[in-house]
Amino acid sequence: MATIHEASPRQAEHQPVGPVTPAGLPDRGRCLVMGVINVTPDSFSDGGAWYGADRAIAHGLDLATAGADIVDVGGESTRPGAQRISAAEELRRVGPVISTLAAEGVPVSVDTMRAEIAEFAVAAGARIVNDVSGGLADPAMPRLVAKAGVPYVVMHWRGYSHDMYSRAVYADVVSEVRDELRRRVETVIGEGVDPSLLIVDPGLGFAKRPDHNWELLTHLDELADLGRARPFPVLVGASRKRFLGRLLASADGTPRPFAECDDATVAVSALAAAAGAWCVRVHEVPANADAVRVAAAWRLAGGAAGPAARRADRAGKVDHGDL
Ligand code: PMM
Repeated sequence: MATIHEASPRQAEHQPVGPVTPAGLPDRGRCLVMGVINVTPDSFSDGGAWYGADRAIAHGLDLATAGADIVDVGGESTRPGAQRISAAEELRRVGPVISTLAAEGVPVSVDTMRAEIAEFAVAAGARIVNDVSGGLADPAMPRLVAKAGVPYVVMHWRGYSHDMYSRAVYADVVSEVRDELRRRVETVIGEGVDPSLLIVDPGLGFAKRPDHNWELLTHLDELADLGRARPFPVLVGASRKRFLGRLLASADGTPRPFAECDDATVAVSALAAAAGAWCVRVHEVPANADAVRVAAAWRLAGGAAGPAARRADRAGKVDHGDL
């Protein structure tokens, strides 16, 4: 299989082992781990557990201590069927959490579709804007991100959560998601976003049915290659999602509860990282942090990146402390 990091033998001497990390973010020579805090009463995956600033801040510090390279803070639930909240309520939820974690030195990402929330977050020290709508929900977002000069996650999205499954219709999910991502990426670049600061995300579960998610996961390299000079780093958010619960359903068809899908999440993290994912977004950090290290060793030994990784290793470009 072609990999995200595929390179010709001539280029390979100059390639790092994984996708290139945008400026301003930790570069560990392996897939990164993004720990999730949903400061919401109703997210499907951890709904209510971290609602309230004190609990959310304590959890963010725990995630960082447990090995999260980035902590993603969101205040708006995107669970299937979710209704929107006001910008004021979103800011009330995430504002103190982002400010405190950033002041503590935690690399914070803000999970928001609103430019005004992103603007606050970046001013408070957030280092990434993670926009599940890829700039579609708020036309002011790409310009704000361009001005702020921070890395920007452009996720594949077809519309708000309240009716997203009606849009989960694809003839060829990989090529359609890729084409739609490419259009988003070109649009935000046209609005001034630096291409080297872009990260793409297939948006698992967002207007996707289980078979769509599996197909996207097994074609990450194609999703990274959007026709520009280099492939984009890919973020994968599979953690605790329903397609894992469905896969692990009991004999009578009852889906496995989300909190019992963490082992399956770790398996996806290992496979995605071995296939070249740049970062995995997860609720439980420690086992996923192990999984990405296993995947890095796997790639280095030639499991996915093959000759390019081995040459980079011989050239001393890989920090074995991390592997
Ligand atoms: N999924 C959720 C929220 N934010 N952001 C990115 N970039 N990718 C995702 O897949 C993603 C996201 C929904 O999951 P949650 O309720 O567990 O946070």
